[in-house]
Amino acid sequence: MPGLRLRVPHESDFGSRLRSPAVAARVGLWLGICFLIAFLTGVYSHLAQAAYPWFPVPTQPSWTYRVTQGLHVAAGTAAVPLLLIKLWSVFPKFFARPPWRRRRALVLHGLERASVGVLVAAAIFQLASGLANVGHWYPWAFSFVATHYAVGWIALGALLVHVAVKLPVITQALGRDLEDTELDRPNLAADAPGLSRRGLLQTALIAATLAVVSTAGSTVPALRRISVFGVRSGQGPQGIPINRSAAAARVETAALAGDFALTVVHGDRQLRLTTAQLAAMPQHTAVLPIACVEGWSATGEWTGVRVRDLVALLDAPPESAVLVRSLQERGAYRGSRLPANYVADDQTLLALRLGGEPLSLDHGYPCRIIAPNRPGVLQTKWVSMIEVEL
Ligand SMILES: Nc1nc2c(c(=O)[nH]1)N[C@H]1C(S)=C(S)[C@@H](COP(=O)(O)O)O[C@H]1N2
Ligand SMILES: [Mo]
Repeated sequence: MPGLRLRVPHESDFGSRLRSPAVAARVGLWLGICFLIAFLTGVYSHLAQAAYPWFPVPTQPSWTYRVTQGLHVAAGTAAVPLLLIKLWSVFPKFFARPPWRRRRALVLHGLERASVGVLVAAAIFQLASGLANVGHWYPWAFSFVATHYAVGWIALGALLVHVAVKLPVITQALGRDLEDTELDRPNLAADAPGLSRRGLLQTALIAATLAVVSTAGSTVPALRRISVFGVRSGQGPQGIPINRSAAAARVETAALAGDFALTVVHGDRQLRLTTAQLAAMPQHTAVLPIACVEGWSATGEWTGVRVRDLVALLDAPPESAVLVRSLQERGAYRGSRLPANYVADDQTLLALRLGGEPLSLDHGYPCRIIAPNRPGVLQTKWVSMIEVEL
């Protein structure tokens, strides 16, 4: 083709004044807030799941994890349109020519570019992998949990470097009027008619709000009806969504077997309790949410035996921690640990019933753990054994 000549564009080829520090700094600020919320709630989620002895997670208020994890996913969702607009607004910089002749400036330029590269890659990775996880879509071989957590720290580090490097421009841009053109790239024509900066920022906010409102029904009951893109918006047997079904966990036969009995172990003593024996013990009811790491949550009225009472049957010290095992033979969530403060809580139950009826098979029949302020992944279903930690 005679007319076609490939040429790398130059920064000055992008004529719009919408692509300006005034816009980039403002959208960047909102994006930074979203990332900070996602980072802090993500670290909290990690600590709640890891249960390090040096970070005891309180059991009350029982809704903490529901709120932090709902915020985590909402902040990530809002960040998607904001990140796209932010990248668009700074895109011309991608084609800025490095200051080849000045050594010091060149080094600084290179470092700045490298940190931006890490930040952009980490940000895209976090949002894409997080959304894929919410959708139960794992088109990769690495462990989502470990990788998403590690890249979170990388993103935070790159974000801090980026803000530090850009601080002079950020403070100048935020201190000036939105329409001020002083900081714009040189030689831009006067504003062309069309979308204004204010219009672009409003669009960004509307897009972020729409993204959140159309998904947050997964955890905010008032939004259930309008959250058309919400994953698992409150549907499921007994009014609560199912994450892994009994069939998927391959526990159907064992859970429905007539001779099921729960084993409680303390050192060399052990006890086997049939479902009827469990039901004959003092029953307690707690209204508690299942709050999944994927951001959805739903409240149920659970009835069953206090884990504390089970531990007491074997004369174990009341401040014991316990290990929980399920009938499931494979999978990361087939067991969990209840730290001592969880065992001690009145609301920590081995639930037999949900909403007044026996647990459905998919909710963990014959019995499951339900405890206050606990990540969903640790609310072990189809419990077969409770072992006091020595
Ligand atoms: N044995 C077992 N228990 C499990 C799981 C599992 O895969 N296996 N999934 C967990 C996860 S990720 C969540 S969010 C909750 C969901 O409980 P539900 O299906 O009753 O809503 O169960 C938890 N308990
Ligand atoms: Mo979950």
